[in-house]
Amino acid sequence: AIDSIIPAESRKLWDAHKVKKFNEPSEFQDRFISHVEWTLARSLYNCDDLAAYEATSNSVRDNLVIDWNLTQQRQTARDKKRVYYLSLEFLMGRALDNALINMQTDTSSSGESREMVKGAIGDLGFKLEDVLKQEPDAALGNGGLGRLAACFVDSMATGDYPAWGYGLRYQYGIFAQKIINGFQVETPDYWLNFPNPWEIERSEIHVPINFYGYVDRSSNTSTLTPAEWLGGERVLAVAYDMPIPGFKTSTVNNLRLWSARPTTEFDFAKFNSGDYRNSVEQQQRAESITAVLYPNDNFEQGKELRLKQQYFWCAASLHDIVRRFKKTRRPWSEFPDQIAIQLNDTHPTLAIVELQRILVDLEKLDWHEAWGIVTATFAYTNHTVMQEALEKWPVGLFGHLLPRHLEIVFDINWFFLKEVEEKFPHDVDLLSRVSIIEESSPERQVRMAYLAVVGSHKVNGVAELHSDLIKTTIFKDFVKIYGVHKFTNVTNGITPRRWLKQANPKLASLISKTLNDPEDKFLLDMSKLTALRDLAEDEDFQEKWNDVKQFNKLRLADLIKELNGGVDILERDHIRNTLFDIQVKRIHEYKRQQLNILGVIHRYLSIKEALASGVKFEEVAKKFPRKVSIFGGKSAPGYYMAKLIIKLINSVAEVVNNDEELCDILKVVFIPDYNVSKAEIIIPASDLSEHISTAGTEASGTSNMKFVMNGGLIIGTVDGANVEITREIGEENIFLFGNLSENVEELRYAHQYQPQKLPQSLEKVLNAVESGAFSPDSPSEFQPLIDSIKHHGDYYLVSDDFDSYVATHELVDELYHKDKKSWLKKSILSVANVGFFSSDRCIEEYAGTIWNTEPLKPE
Ligand code: T68
Repeated sequence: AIDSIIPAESRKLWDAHKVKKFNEPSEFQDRFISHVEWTLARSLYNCDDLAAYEATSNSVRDNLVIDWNLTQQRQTARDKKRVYYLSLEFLMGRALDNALINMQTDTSSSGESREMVKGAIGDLGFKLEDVLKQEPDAALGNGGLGRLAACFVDSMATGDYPAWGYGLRYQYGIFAQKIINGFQVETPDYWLNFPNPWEIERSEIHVPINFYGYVDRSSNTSTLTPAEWLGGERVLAVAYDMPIPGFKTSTVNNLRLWSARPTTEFDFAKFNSGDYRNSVEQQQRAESITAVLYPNDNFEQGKELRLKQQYFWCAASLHDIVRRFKKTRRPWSEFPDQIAIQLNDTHPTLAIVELQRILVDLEKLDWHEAWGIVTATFAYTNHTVMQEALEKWPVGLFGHLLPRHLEIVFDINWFFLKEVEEKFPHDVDLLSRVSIIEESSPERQVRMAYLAVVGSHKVNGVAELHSDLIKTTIFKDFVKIYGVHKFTNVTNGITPRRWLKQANPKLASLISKTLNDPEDKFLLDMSKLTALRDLAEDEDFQEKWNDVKQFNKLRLADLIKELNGGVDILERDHIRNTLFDIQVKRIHEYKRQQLNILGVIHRYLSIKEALASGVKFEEVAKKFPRKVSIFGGKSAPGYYMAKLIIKLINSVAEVVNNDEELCDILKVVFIPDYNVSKAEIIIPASDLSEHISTAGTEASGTSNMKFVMNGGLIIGTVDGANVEITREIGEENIFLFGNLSENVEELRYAHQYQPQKLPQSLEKVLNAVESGAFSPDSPSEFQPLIDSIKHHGDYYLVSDDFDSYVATHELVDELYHKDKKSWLKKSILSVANVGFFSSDRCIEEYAGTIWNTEPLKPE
């Protein structure tokens, strides 16, 4: 392509002036100062930490862009099969530190650029740690699903896969959470206040996207033959690219995020009718499509703007993918050999319909030939079995926004049902159960999960238990229709670059020294960690291991103090023998933060009771050794019960933390605005973390893996990936409790027909809450939480698991305070055996069993 643009003699000049990466400290400093002067138009005299962050990032980005260009050229030239990962959420967090860890330079001792830049920037008068803190989180996701996508793009680049992510460039990420008088208050996250060095605007790549209008079939009447979709509203999708550097490789992949813009087309009809203001308003509406991330996790609201976001993103991405494919001049039949598209949940399911529309309406392929191509291209990842989280769209709304797509959905359904009817004649119930169109009142609905299953060649769950559950619950009939092999499992994973090296540099360094691995190769091959098994009982090593944990606990204590207006909640001198018990994740009834806080109240009441009955404080303190319960997480803004749980946690904290009789042996902390950057400080500091969802509800969980990777022990139910964690690290190294998923249905059923019989322990706790012990001014404040357990069937089985939960915490206390050596042994063994949970392993599994793709290594 270059040949045609630049004449040969000029190309020599280009070569002579070729841009070069910085390698040495002085080259970095040159680049840094150029950016301060030219990019920022500042000088030495007004370069603060923020300017230093911008200049450092721009310098690092320059290096990445060189490798980005080479990677893209290589991928085009070699023309291997590519992967496109479609996710409505990418919860990236900060980029600079990650880039410094992943990016190679030739001269630094470990080949890592971070140390080199740290020194170089230090000589210029800046502290790298302070500079890094200037970066706002890219918080374009809600929780696990969005963070999984971020870990996957890191692993795809690290594994040299020719793979792009496609998403939306929201102007407002997940809201910032403030806690005011104990309540969650949401404030907008306008994260693009300053120039974002990590995105490259591609104004030249803009795709027109249509909505509304009507279908023209003047030339023929069958819906299966080409039709024309006309009229309606039109907006532009503009591409913004983020470079995704792999670790210890020069591969730099691309994350393309679309932003909505008005078209420059002029609406003469509106103008002539004198409706100028209206036409401006319509233009302004365009931008609202990518204005804000929907802040729900595991819940679907069914808002029109959300469907608009989904189509906007799917249509732009597919247009891009098809354009790239067409440049190769291959026949359509080769499309699935060249392209794999992975759907992160059902949010991108419209991509299936859009590709079918492109092939049939625009490229004039036969319906069945087109459908063969479509289903061979797509694969779908399911992240939940909970009904309220399954996406459904009212047929009316769908057809109004996307009239042609609705027709195509009906046709897909018609052929699908015909196939089912042929296989299972006369089973009318089956047909209505599996129909993509649900015959519900007041309106029919499009079932997106069924559409995704029908339009994909593989469907996977995200942990073994979850993948088994989808086959016996929501997709049971589809197993009958397609056979069991369409359904598979890929257990989730996390990137050890961010969640070990970046979050816990002290632990990573202890490991690299111990393994005699100065280049941190273990971060690419986590099975190397198994060598730590031999040191699990080595006292010297245990001491070093413990020192790292203590350092991280102090680091968290500093953060908590800072967030508490500079007032310490935790007594410094006692941190060493205080158990840090942490639950950080989205607040949701199924994740059962209410079980945790009711457990805390139980502990508090037991301490008070013992003291009141005259037991000496020393004795009480022996039975209830020092502990701090730390919570963090956001509730969806409209989720009443989750918000009430946050309030209860803060109210309990208020009472417990100010009760002098306790002499600090129990503390409760709610960390506001939990996000990726805070997670990097919080997770390495845990002694124990809580993964206590009602069995069968948490598809996988990924923070469980993060805590284990950082040497924290976990207490959990037999749910999600806790099952595989137990298998990998050994059941003696995890605290499991509670009912199993196979009993949940039965227990729920029982609750409906007999009045709830609460265990005495829980009865006491609920009575205290009901009496206003934590809300003296309005004793009934927490009644809805109590009622849900006592009177509304206790759907999440808090009462069934309570005693087992409390008893298991007693085991935790005993081990932590009486047998520190065993504790440390378990901690070391956890890390030694955590290798399976690297997202590099996930990506290999996806590539091998779903995508049929191979890495494309740099020469
Ligand atoms: C999570 N799902 C699962 N959903 O709950 C978790 N939902 O078990 C799993 O580990 C993780 O996915 C990764 O597989 C979510 O995070 C959402 O955030 C979400 C967002 C919008 C609509 C529905």
